[in-house]
Amino acid sequence: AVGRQELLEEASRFIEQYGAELGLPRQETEARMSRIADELAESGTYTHTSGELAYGAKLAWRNSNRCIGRLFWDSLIVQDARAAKTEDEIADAVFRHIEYATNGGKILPAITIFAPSASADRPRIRIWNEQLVRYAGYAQADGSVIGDPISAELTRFCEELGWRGAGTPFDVLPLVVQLEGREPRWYDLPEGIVLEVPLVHPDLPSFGRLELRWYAVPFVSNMRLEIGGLHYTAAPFNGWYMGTEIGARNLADAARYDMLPKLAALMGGDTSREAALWRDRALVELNVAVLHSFKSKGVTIVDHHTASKQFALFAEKERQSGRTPTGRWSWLIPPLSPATTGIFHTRFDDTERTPNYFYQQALPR
Ligand code: HEM
Ligand code: NRG
Repeated sequence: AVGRQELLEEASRFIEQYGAELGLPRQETEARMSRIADELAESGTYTHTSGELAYGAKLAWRNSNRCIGRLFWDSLIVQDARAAKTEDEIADAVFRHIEYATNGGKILPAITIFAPSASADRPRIRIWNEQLVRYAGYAQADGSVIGDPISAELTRFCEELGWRGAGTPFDVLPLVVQLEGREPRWYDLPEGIVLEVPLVHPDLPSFGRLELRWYAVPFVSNMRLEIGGLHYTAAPFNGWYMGTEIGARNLADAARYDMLPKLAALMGGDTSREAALWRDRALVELNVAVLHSFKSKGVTIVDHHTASKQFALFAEKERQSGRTPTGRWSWLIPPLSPATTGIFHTRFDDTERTPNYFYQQALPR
């Protein structure tokens, strides 16, 4: 647990920034700080107002150095779900988030924030899924995996809890919620709330034979949101995909769906010589298929060239507001044609500020 003095200092830093950026009268900020000091002395912790909570979540996005999508930080939609107490209430709020943010394909960046913990490593609420929607990965006896190898551990964990998937390469995992001191509980996502996009290629009809698909929305659900010294250990958020996340990583990595050799074979090139660049050719066409399929289904997605320009605009706006934009180069460059984007040729200050989203423990011991 954190000392009260430390928590008071963290609270003060945040409340000062909140007041300054929103242009609140000085006396309002001072009155708020003295109320927080009282609440802390009385209860050992304090409670954010809904305004503080919403702005804190936006600042945490603005401070996410690995994120290229930050131009839109101020338009994040914040659902305050701190009142959700039981696993059922939490699951319901999560399902509402999925439907609301998916919005029929016109994706809305959103976050749902559950009750916080005073200590980062004693969470009151955990969602064990990495993302609210992810495909199961079933480890086979020969060491191979059916589905997404990244989910192999969580898939086994769900099976231990009694869940059984259909066994296809694209089974959506259940939601796993755990309250402090209780057993984890799992929930199948309700029928019809998960939007998915079957992948087709605009001019390679045989691409469809690969029978690939991906879900529409990345809902990151395993990160801890820290605001003013409080730890929101369950705070799933989403924006939309950048095409390369799916086309250059999820479906392409050898340790994920590993589709480049199969696609290259389908494209009919010479895969016996690396120097023929068959991997690179397949990679480009896979990414063309992802962007084309999402676009034609009316699902929001951004290509890496556009995202890179949007990020440059974000950095410019930060400087205009008197702040130094922060970023981590190794994450901001896209995994496809990085040197064709401005980001590749730019240096970044990788200072970590709070509020922010942090990694936390992966699965129960
Ligand atoms: C990381 C794009 C919205 C917070 C990333 C990454 C991309 C990206 C491409 C790198 C992912 C990777 O390499 O695995 C976008 C786009 C958005 C968006 C296009 C559209 C609006 C958001 C929102 C939040 C957010 C709404 C939080 C409120 C983060 C964080 C990371 C990240 C914390 C680091 C994740 C990690 O370390 O695994 N984003 N993002 N992003 N983004 Fe965004
Ligand atoms: N690379 C992961 C998702 C990480 C976050 N990406 C976003 N976040 N676009 C993947 O599933 O491929 N977001 O909030 O939009």
